[in-house]
Amino acid sequence: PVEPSPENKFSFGLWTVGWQARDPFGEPTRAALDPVETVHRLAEIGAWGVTFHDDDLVPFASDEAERERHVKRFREALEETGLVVPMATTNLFGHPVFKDGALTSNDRSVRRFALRKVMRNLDLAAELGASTYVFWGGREGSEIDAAKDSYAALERYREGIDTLAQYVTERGHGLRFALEPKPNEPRGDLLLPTVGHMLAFISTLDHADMVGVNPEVGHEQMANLNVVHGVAQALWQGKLFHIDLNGQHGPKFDQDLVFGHGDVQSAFYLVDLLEHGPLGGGPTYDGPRHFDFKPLRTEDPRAVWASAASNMRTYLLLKERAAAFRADPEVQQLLASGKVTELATPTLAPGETPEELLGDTSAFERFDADGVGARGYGFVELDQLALEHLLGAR
Ligand code: GLT
Ligand code: MN
Ligand code: MN
Ligand code: MN
Repeated sequence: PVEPSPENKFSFGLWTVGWQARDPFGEPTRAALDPVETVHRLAEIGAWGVTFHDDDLVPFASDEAERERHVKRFREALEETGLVVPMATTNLFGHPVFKDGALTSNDRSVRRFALRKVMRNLDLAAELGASTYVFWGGREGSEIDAAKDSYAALERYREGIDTLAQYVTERGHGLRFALEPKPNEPRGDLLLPTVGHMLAFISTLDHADMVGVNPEVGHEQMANLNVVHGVAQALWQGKLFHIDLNGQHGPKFDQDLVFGHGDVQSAFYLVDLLEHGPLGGGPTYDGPRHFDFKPLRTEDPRAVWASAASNMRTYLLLKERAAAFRADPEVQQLLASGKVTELATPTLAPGETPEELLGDTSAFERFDADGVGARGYGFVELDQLALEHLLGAR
């Protein structure tokens, strides 16, 4: 069960295994990877899909002929391997032109250029069969409050996403957008820093129905937030369109570790939620299991593929452990005695009105608050059982 196969819907960005390990303090430690080789390697290790930024596939400022050549080779590799392109995105952060942002740059000409850059890659994404288009606003933010009118920036962000949503609708591209929050890095502060901010922003859009979120495990943890809660809220609002799985050790720079390397207990509960749905019942996630990790700078090319495979292996091990957790009668008993599953029962009886609640003396006048307050929930035993399943001790 720990052999990945296409049914698991595991996908990787070209930029993940292809990261040359350049960091703010040091030169690259690895050579560039040819996207065609990446497609073949990913297929060999059992991945299902490959994703890309426009510039990962077609270098910035390529002419039409070069562009066609890159796309043709890539498409041939996809056909040879059977790998699919479930998602694509735009590099709106690498080139110096985007140093003050793309959709929210202070410079209007940069914003217009950014829209055109996205539109061009939306056409390619649709052509390659993608169904999701990700927006990560890596340069949408600031270091200095006087330098960015964040009220106006949100207006421009909304204008940008609305314009692009209108574009794909008119072109009949059949793409949905997934917006990816991050609290900081590379900017001092990014706009729309968490899943919650993003969901609130999405509700203001003209085409809100076709826009959801792409939560990244490490990004929520950089903000010291509970990623399982964030993902659950996205699922609850019908907005979990995509997910970036990786690992992170708490609030510090973005580590993009292998999935599960970091807060492994959170990773366990996250896989449990994605695979089995909420504890009291509800939807599961059926989209791509996309790994957005960076092989450590210390690793050589052989270890790049080993660490890519580790993401999938960890996911499948956690999936197996989570299934054992759910099936364990002692766990089920503790979920019931701790009333975890009772939370799915509505607080009011069917059709009950506030006036009828007032008339229920058992709810208040005769309610034994002290007795109920003295009762334990048994959550620590529950967490210990989860940990023992996670450790393979049960
Ligand atoms: C970049 C970023 C990721 C985003 C990618 C999509 S690129 O590596 O750190 O979190 O998902 O633009
Ligand atoms: Mn990401
Ligand atoms: Mn990250
Ligand atoms: Mn990243």
